[in-house]
Amino acid sequence: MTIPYVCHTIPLHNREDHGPMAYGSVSTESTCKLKAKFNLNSYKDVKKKVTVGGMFSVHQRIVSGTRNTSTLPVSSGCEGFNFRTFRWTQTMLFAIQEINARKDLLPNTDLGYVIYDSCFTISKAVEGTLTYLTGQDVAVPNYRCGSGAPLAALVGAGGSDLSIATARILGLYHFPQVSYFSSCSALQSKFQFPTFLRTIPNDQHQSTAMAKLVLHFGWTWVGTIAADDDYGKYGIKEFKEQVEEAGVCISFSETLPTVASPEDIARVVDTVVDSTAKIIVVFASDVNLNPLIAELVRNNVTNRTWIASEAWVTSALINQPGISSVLGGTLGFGVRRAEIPGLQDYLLRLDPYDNTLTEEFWETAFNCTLDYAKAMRQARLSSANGSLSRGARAVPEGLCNGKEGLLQLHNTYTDVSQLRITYNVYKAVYAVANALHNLEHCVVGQGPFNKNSCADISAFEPWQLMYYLKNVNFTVPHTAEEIYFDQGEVAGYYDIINWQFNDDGELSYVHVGNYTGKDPSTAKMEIWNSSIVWNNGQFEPPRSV
Ligand code: TCR
Repeated sequence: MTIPYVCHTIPLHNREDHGPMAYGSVSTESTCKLKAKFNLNSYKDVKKKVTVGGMFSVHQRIVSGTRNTSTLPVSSGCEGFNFRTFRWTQTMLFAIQEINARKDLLPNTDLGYVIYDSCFTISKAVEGTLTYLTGQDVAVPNYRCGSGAPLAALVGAGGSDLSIATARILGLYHFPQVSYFSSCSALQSKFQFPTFLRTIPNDQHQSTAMAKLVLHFGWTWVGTIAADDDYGKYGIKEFKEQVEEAGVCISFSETLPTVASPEDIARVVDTVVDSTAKIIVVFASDVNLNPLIAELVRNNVTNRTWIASEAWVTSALINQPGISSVLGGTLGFGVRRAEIPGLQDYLLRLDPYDNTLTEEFWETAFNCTLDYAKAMRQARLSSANGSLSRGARAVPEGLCNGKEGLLQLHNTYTDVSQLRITYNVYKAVYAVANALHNLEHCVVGQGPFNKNSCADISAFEPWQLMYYLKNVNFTVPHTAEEIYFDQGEVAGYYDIINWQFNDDGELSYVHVGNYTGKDPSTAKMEIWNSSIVWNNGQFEPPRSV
């Protein structure tokens, strides 16, 4: 197995000091050289090197620091480790490793990576983008040096609000960005986001799919709930426009604030209860929606049919005990799912000592510390008189050794049953690799650039890679799905998913149809009516009033 050429893998955030740099005194430059030297020992030394950027919201939020203006400001740290997004980062590394091992794809080039944590926060995403572009440990705008290996593209940045910010900066530098997660239709503007591409379908498809679903069942009276963010607002707007044009009436349109107070939640619950609409379309992320669901369950608001957007349709967060009477029969849309052979093994082989992120993952997952001195300190603090037995000194309580069993954990990191966004990450990395491959195999004298010239894989410009990314056309390994971009967009495809509960209250996501369309006007929807189980275990579709 070949080791990817690593520039540095560490995100901006550093747990210890919450400062902007992760390496302490080790600069990126010297680390790159160190690793490059390591690679010289192998047959890889003749290979060219290209660094791919990745940006993921591994942490949930930034730590709210003091607003003290009398001391030197430092970049905020992040908190709230997210196992699911961490799985996506590891999938990027898995894809890179797979590509580096292949002889037919980029045979003369090794991909390296540098990964940033956007912490679900625009300022972090912007900071990471600038740091990436400049190749430094800190953000120095309009200055590029770094490891010497050309930067390929940024895979990221997370939600649409983050990508909207990063795409504006990257666009200035004609630098390609391939998103696996940002689905908002606002990002389709080539004028505003000239170098943005994505492997997740534009939400326009999803809004169309939802509208088609409502019309398919002849529902004429529906309520809507949307998150108060770009995802919710654009998504529900396009849904409403389409159904209203077809004569459907909207009973109510509620907005769910991103940080919802108990009063906000109570208001939405009242609206749902007071309305005669039995069909409710919800365009929101699971995090936003969760408090509302809890309140609906508490108030036993049953006998409604919920239409779920992709962001909550298979969410482990929503799938909690007690929801079956409220959410049984839910219909929703999930982006294409795939099996990725080898991925689970790769995830399980994680080396906790690899970098600060893997360390933090391990410590969070096993609720322990890998640091002996820290474990000792804690054990001393919690012992009655501060002294420890010899055994407790050898292995203080709370110390882990990095050999704990990941498979027994059963958390969202190791769960590979619903690889949807994960598959988009995989496709995004392959899109970049295929574009680089075509760039590398350009025939001298027949190239696409000025006077039929080619770009040089060791020193290409971002806009040259953009040319190849725009025109890439490849089949994804293992799934044989064909990927190409049309104006930066992939075709719309969704699985229609039905929530069916068994007698023990366990939920299964049953695949009951598909939506496929290159553009919303010619899209096709297929629904297997007889496979659907509706709210309250009914087999007949509900009526809208
Ligand atoms: N794109 C959304 C955010 C989002 C999301 C999710 C959030 C998507 N899927 C699942 C939580 C869970 C799809 C965006 O902002 O573009």
